[in-house]
Amino acid sequence: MILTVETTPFTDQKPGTSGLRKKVKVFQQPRYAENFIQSVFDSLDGFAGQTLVLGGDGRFLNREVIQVALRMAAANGFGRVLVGQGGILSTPAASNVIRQYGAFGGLVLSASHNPGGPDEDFGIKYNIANGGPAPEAVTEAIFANTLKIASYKTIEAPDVDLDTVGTTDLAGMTVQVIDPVADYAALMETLFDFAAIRDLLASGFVMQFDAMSAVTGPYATEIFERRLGAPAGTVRNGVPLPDFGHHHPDPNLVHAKDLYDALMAPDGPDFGAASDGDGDRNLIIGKHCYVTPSDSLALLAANAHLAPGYARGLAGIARSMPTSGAADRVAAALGIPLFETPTGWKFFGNLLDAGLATICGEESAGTGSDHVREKDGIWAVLLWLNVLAARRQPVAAIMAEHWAQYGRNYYARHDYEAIETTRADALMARLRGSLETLPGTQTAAGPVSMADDFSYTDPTDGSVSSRQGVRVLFADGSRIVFRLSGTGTQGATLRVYLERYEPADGNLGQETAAALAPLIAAAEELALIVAHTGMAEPSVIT
Ligand code: VG1
Ligand code: CO
Repeated sequence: MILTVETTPFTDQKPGTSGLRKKVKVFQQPRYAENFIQSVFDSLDGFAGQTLVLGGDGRFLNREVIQVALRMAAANGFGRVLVGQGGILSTPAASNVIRQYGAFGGLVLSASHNPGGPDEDFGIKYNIANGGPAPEAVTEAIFANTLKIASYKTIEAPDVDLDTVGTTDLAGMTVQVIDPVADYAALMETLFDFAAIRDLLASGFVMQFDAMSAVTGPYATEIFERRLGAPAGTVRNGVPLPDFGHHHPDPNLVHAKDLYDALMAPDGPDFGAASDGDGDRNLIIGKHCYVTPSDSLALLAANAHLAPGYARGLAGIARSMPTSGAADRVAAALGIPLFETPTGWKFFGNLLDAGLATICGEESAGTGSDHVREKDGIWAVLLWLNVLAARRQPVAAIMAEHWAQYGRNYYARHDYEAIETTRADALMARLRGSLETLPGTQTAAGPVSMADDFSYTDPTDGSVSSRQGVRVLFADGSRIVFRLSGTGTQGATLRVYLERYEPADGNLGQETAAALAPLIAAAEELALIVAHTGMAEPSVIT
């Protein structure tokens, strides 16, 4: 029997860069998850009898919210729900399942790289029929619904067994528990030369993959160890844990320091990689050679034709605005278009659907292609392995050759975390207020040549997204970008993105911090970061 439960709105359910993210304690309030899920369903049309995909990254609260969502999907009239076994689906795997089974959409339960556990973060995002994150028009409709919701629909039913693959009935709706890995691994085999990678791994090439006790463990173990023959133990932290073993499942040099140290050791492995909570990010480290995500995007775009899935070449490359211009140079050399979008994967979906872009990437360790509509951590690692199998050179040599051909975009992101929201807003408001007078201003990095607040017009549907980050450009092509994070759950996070281009015949071997020192000083001069945030140093540099 369908129950209609009365409720009242919560005013804080606005989806951010990637879905709704809050502290677990917030999600544990009565009716909180229900309100949001009903608001998602209320924003959709025509799903009666259709298929919904459901899964998450295994973090604390995952199983509970899956049961809530199953009952609500049944009450709202979905015909079938495909749910990953154990409640597990990585974000890219969920995107694939939506596409492969022609689902209406999917709910992915994750707060991605944010920590998990009773006092940490949880999240819910909705993906549309193309497998990608809901575009802004949909997230805005969801938010509007959260502000006027008066009731939600559910049923009274016992919990569904999530641990056994198979089909059950839930008040007339089919619940199909699926193997979360099989379809995804099969897709990867169609894109990459597994035989060549197997040969590479059999030749003495040593890799390590850190799943960070998050969702990619089962995927990585199946693909790297079982299908590609890497020795047992290649995947570390391979069991998804509700609290990620008390770590941040954020694959950067701070939170994946063990992996970094292993790769910097004299007798360390040849290749190291890691992924985040929900499996859509990637960290790539060669022996004695960290690869920035922006460089990784450029390198993969330049070498993608070495993998069977991309042998015909790329239609175009897309990157988020704060991502470095390294990929632009590859696009120019290949004679293909380069698209610059706002931060967040939802802006790539239309370009991928329209066949305008084949490969996309963000400076925040996200890379992906038109094989799904999300960024994809394991995909990026496999493309790197395919390139390494074809070229048989160390990562450091490959990067050096890349820079010698295209020049090098020195790049870093400085994050100032957990700032008081009013102070962060004041910093951004002051910058926005000074945009007109900034050109010509002298700084430690030379005079400012241009400043604006990035606005994007989607070339496929004409939708406009404004106020996407303050860009300050310098005469030599250097750039500083300031924006506030849309994924945090505590105060505000200021992100400062710094970039300087060094041409192919220039000094390509500098330390990044030294190469960027004048820009770091200029960022402080322009934004008065210390005065606004009260912080002398960034919390994290990536
Ligand atoms: C961050 C990154 C952005 C990424 C988003 C979701 O957003 O900067 O590039 O798309 O996280 O990634 P923000 O608004 O905090 O800068 V994930 O792996 O957390 O879903
Ligand atoms: Co993620």
